[in-house]
Formats: sequence, C-alpha cells, structure tokens
Amino acid sequence: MSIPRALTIAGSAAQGSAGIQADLKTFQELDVYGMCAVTAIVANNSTTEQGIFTHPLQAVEAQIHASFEHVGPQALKTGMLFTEEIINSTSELISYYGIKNVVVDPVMIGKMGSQLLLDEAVEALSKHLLPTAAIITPNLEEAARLLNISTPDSPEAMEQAARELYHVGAQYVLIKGGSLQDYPAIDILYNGEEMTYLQSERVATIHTSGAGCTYSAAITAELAKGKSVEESVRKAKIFVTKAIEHALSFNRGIGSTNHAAYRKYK
Ligand code: PXL
Repeated sequence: MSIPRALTIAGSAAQGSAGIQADLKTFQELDVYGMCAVTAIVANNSTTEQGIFTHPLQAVEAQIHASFEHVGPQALKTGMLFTEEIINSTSELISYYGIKNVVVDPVMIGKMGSQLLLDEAVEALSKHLLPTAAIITPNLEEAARLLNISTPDSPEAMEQAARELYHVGAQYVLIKGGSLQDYPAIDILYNGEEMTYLQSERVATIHTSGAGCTYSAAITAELAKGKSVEESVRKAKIFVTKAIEHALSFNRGIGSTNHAAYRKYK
C-alpha cells in the first residue's frame, strides 16, 4: 500500500506540544507517514527548565540519510536546527537528495522562551537554507530577525517583509500574524507576484504551544500528497485554527495546540 511520506528535521519537545512531537502527530492526523531526524532535545516548558541537549552533527546526518535511503520522503520540513553546522549540513543534504517540497520553519525562540537557534546561526539560515525552501513560514519576530528590521506591526509592514524575504530566496513566503494583537489572525502568502491573505478569527487562549510547528507540518503533509503550495497552506490554516480553537490546557502553564482537533471537530 502506498502512502504519502514526510520527514521532519527538528528538535524533540519533551512536553509533547511542539517540535517533532507536533510534526509527527500532525502528519498522522493528515494520513501521511511521518519520519524524523532529531537535532536536539528540549526539556524546557513553561513551568520548568530542565535544559537543551544537542546531538552530534553525525547523528543528525545519519538520520536524514536513513530516511531518504529507506522510505524516501516526498516532502520535508525543518524546525529547530540550533547550530550553524546543522543548518549547513541540512542545506547540503537537501540539495544532494534533490527534494523540492521543502518547508523551512525558521524556529528561533520557543513559546516557553527557550532559545532554539543560536545567534550566530541566523545568517547561515538566510544564506544556505532559505534558498532551498519551497516555502518559509516565519512569525513576525522571526521575519524581523531574518531581515534585521523592527517587528512588523501592521498588515502593510507584513507585506513589505514578505517582499524582502522573497528576495532572500524562498519561492513562497508565509508571514504569520498571530502575534499582531489588534487584528484577526492574518497570515500573508507571497510568491513574488501575488499577496494572498489568509484570515481567521483570533481565538482567546494562551494555550498555543506548538501552533507554528503544527502549521508548517500540515503544509508539509499536504505537499507530500502532491498538493500545490497554495492549496497546502489553505488546508494547513484550517488545521491549525481548529488546533488552537480546541487547545488543551493542563494543570498549569501554557497548554498545547490540539493536534487531533481537525479530525474530531470538523
Ligand atoms: O514552538 C517551537 C518549538 C520548536 N521545536 C522545539 C520546541 C519548540 C518550543 O518549545 O521545543 C523542539
């Protein structure tokens, strides 16, 4: 039996809401066979800081080879890559295997405040990884950091940032306006020609850990099925909105996006 297959190259988020955990749950919910290459282990959450533990570069590369040499993904996403050497190696392996459906989520700071990308690695992300991307999915803070500008504070400023990021090299730029407080949840997709607005109502919840990972994983899953970037983003926006609407709160701290909500509350 044949099934679409996707790979995530990202960190492990021990609390289960974000990182590879969010990615694999999302792939599964969208009927896509999920694989992972773990870059680092994050044992922090909003109530405890147990630390971030990195893997040797060789371990990351070995996992990527194992995924391609055996099952073979039709799409991949990158999340937390942490170091310049992991970024450079991932970029090289993307070119080596010639995969085109590449979603780059330029993860920098976790909802819980953990630093997930070292400062000295930001340039490598722009220079080496971004040009391999079919789509890059920054939030406002990440877009600002990548472009060295102040954080976009309006849809017009988001459009401007999308244009500039497009020129850095991705084929599509999706700027996520979830943190633009006085607006609905507006995301802007740009492909060098058209600005497409995707809008949903703002959901009043603090339990949004994993939203960015879930969104980019859903895009990746749809690309693995052969959908276009625009179709994939539209479906992913619905998927992540459901996940936020039905967010899970636990005993304390920031809870999780609900990766099963799209299936359960359609
Ligand atoms: O939400 C971003 C994110 C991505 N990847 C890992 C994380 C987090 C947030 O905690 O832990 C591994």
